[in-house]
Amino acid sequence: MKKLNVGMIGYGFMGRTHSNAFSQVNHFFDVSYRPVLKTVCARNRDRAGAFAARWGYETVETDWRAVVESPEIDLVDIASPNDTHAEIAIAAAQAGKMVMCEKPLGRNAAESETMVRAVEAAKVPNMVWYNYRRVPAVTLAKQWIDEGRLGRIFHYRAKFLQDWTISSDLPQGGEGLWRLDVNVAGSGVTGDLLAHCIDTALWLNGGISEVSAMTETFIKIRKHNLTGKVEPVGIDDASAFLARFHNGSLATFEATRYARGHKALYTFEINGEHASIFWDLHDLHRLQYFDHRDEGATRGWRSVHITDSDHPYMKNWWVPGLQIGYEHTFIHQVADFLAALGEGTSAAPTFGDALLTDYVTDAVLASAAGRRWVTVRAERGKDANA
Ligand code: SOE
Repeated sequence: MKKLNVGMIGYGFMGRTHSNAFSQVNHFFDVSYRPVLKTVCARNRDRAGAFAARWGYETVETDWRAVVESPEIDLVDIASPNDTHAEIAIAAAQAGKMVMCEKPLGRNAAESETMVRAVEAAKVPNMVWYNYRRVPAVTLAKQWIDEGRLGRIFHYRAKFLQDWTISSDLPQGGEGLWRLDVNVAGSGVTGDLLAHCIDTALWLNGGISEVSAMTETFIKIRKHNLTGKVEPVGIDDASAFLARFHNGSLATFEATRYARGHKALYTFEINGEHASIFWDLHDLHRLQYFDHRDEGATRGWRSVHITDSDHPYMKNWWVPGLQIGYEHTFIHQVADFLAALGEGTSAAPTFGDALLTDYVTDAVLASAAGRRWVTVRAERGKDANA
């Protein structure tokens, strides 16, 4: 088995999910590479050191350039805030490293395009961590749709609801709260939460042609942790949009951090000519399925428990009936990345795939700002509305 030395940039929530995935993958999946937790990099040496000790990283760096330039590192994994993604990814690609990047790819599509160009020019394997594709139930939904079980798709409905920023006392900026700082995050829930819904939707239902959106910033000023001053809030706290897909189906998408009681309620429902599917992250191992072709007397919504060995990824886990969870989606993503590597390709979503999500989020923000329908960019570097 070939060793793959990982240089991890960042040690927050995503640094943990990714490190766990690299550590676990060989215990459960037969792949021809063995990730080695080589170096973790963060500006705070003490905290990075503590993280390295907990997860088993061999060395610690405080400057990401040292990781990118190190001949020891094969794969650079970017789990740091959004404003660092482009510079690190481009330098890593130019240094010939494989690159994995936390979502969203860039802070906007223009930034993402520079990243796509860099990995494509360097021909390095690359992937973006849109992990929800690899919830077995979501992967199974993709299989059912591709098999034609639903028939023609009429409706796609997605929501991602949270409630953690309702307090006006919550500051913006700095560790843990950079998601509220527009200069670091790029946008609010549009790039953070709707991006997940859009990635899944593009995968399951194809491209989106146009959107009509509204956004709101409910708390307009917050203390900034880095300056100590009260500053305007530039992110969208809530974002909702209507969309048309290329296949003729209609969609509604909604994300907010102001839905009291909801912590991470990601749901989608797809209604087709023959059948419908509903999925809920809080019940992630179940797929709700209704098939109109069932015999009338017993026709109804079925709740399929996605834990059998013939369900996606499940034969690699426990025995039928026993569930897996959130962290496994990251393990699946690494497993697929390593499998693709063995075949000389990149697993989806590549940087190029993730750019398509950024075209939609850019269109959503432009639509909300301009209070009009916006056509989603279909070609790189070309604004369809210009
Ligand atoms: C925000 O709270 C967040 O952590 C996102 O950044 C993640 O991408 C999402 O999966 C869960 O919520």
